[in-house]
Amino acid sequence: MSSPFLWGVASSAFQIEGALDADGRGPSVWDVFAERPGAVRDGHSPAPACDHYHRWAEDVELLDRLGVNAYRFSLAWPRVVPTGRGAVNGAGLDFYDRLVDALLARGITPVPTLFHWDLPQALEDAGGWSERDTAYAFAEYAAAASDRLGDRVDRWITLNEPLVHTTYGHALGVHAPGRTLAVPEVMRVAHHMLLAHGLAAGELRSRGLEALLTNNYSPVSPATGSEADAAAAHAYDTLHNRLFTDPVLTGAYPDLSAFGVAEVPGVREGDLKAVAGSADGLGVNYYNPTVATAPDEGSGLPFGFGEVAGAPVTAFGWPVVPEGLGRMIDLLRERHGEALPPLYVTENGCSHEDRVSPGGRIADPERIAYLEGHVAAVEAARERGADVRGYFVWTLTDNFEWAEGYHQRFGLVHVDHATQARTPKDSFAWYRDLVAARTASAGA
Ligand code: IFM
Repeated sequence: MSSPFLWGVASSAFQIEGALDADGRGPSVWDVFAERPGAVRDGHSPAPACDHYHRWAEDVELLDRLGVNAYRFSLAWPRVVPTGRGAVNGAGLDFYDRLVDALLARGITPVPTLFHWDLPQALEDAGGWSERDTAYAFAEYAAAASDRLGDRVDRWITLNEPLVHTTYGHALGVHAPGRTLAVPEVMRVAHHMLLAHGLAAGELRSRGLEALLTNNYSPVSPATGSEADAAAAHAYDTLHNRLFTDPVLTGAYPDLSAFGVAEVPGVREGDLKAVAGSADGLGVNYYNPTVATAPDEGSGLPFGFGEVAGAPVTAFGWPVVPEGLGRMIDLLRERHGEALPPLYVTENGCSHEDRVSPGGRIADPERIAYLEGHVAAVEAARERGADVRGYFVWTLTDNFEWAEGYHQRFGLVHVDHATQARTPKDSFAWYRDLVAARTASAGA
């Protein structure tokens, strides 16, 4: 019997867990970065997040009420290996062990991600992703985590959105670890993350488990028919949609000459072999398409950004274009053909300034419309023959949205950050009904 389509929600450790000092957890780059003045909007502290570390049972009950058959969450590397490499913290693994058992008891498939940007600070102090050793440390951590949970969890995501971690964290300096490296050094970071994925996939597969890689994808179009805009769109597409995908599917980096990079630094013999063919599935995180323009003078980048005309926007200002998700799936299929593994939409959702009405109801019609459009786009892509095996809403609970602090609310469940009270929004009931209808018709 083939596995059922996964209808789920996604989250990440640092954004929800809180309890940063509990049970032997070590500091991560985000603990340290968030302390920098100005790093997080209005100085919001990530320390409480959603206190999921203590309220996980309540959150599992919410998942049960939602009726999803899958839950994507991440393990905090610094909880499992507090100094990044070496001694494994049993108490950290116990937390995920309990979570996995509680999910399985409710028929919810756990889909863990091993790295969602919270690198142990001790590894950053030793050079972070600029150092090849970080890739080996990651593989050891993947081995330890899967040794503990692999008897119950067979599908693992290695990295979440390495592109965002690489560019926002190591080029633009607006995410942890807040570095602003020159382009070739940014590419070295990218290579070490890809190597980490390849080595971790080897560990997972040697235990009979599946290894997925999740990227952020965005179909890119030029703002006008000019040659300059076309070149910009090509460059941005290479960075966003190919840098972390081509090596995994084809064993080669795309042409990075638009970035002045003839050869990616740090690549050693055998690295691309470890990376090629190392994904049993691709996670597609999709939020919006991109319009590229020729760069502004002196920007140092081969592209600029234009506006997506006529689309409504989210609280983040991101244009809402559901067909973009279908376009992206089609593009991946056209581009990679037989080499493309099964796809999972591992994140999709939107932030809105949700208001709690005096009776306690949270009406979020924009979120419902957003999700409805995107689910329809996924289903249409499947009808065209795309092998998409899951769809995960970002996210269950409003949470710590990185440099935006608690300002952007993406959850199906509202969280009062002063009291930690959880209140399902209208979109929660809408998604619950959708999942019930789809799982009933699949079972019929
Ligand atoms: O909250 C993030 C998540 O951590 C990674 N993907 C995008 C989401 C919304 O910005």
